[in-house]
Amino acid sequence: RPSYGYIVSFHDLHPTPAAFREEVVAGLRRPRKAIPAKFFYDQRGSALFDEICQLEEYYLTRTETALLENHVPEIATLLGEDVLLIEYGSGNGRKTRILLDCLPNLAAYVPVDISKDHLLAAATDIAQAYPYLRVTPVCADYTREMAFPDFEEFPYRRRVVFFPGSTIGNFTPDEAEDFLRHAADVAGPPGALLIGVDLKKDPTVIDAAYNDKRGVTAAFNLNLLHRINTELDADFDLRAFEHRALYDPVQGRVEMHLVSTQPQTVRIGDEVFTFAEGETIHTEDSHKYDLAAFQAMAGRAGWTVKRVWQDSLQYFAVCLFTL
Ligand code: AVI
Repeated sequence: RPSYGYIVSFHDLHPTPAAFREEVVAGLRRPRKAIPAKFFYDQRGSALFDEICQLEEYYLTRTETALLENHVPEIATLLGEDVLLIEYGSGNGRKTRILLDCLPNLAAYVPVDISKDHLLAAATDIAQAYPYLRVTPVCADYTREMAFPDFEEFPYRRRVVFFPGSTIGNFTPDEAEDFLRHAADVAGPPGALLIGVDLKKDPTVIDAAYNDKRGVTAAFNLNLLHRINTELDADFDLRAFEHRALYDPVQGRVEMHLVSTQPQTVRIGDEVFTFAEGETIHTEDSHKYDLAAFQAMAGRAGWTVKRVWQDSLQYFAVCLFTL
């Protein structure tokens, strides 16, 4: 059995700075200003998100982690041997390790993330901790059409897509269904999808998770403007914007905004944008699902429910789907 201990291959499909600029400018030109949530995750944004995951109020991470820990033997049995494990939005890889510790004879681990430095650091850690594992990261914006590498150079029996964290909730329901279809294409029969989804619940619990007392979520939201300032030569005044997150139980989603606290103009390169007092930039939606509706959506995308694990409060679900 070969021993690696390093990243075996790296596929860099990272979006260019020009693509970042184009999407930000287009979003701020809209009548209701918006910037896609995927741009939160520069090095500092990824670190702040890791901090959010440890907050008392942010029940998502600890609930999902406990579900994975409690049920990993069963998950491992259902997935079987020689799996090519593809993880989207892999972040720091902490949940991955729960699977890696239990999946027998994994063929390879393919973390896919938009945040290049964070991805390479996490992939290197995993490669060192699991020296017999082929680790082949892919840096890509998976919210866009992407040609997934075929990985035909080594044998495997089935592809399993792992999409934890309820990151699916950051897509609109239409985008989420498209993503599930994309995942079905990437996995192909006899593939599987192991996905975490945050469920509808008492609005006060959800509101607290996105308005933590220490202000980490506010810093995460505002970091987007800091990132635009440094990477796109802009002059956002971070003291003139504030964090707002509110759960709408009818739509079933948290809407996150940056609110302009005064009338102001902001320059990005040589383009100027005007803000009225109280005007917002919509930075994220975080959809909460009804489990039956989520399963129906996965069904439309070609997936069959194999097994669902839920915590006792029914805050969160980890679903295993097959093709
Ligand atoms: C990554 N994603 C699932 C997080 C969420 O809960 O929607 C991002 C986040 N936004 C604010 N807090 C955490």
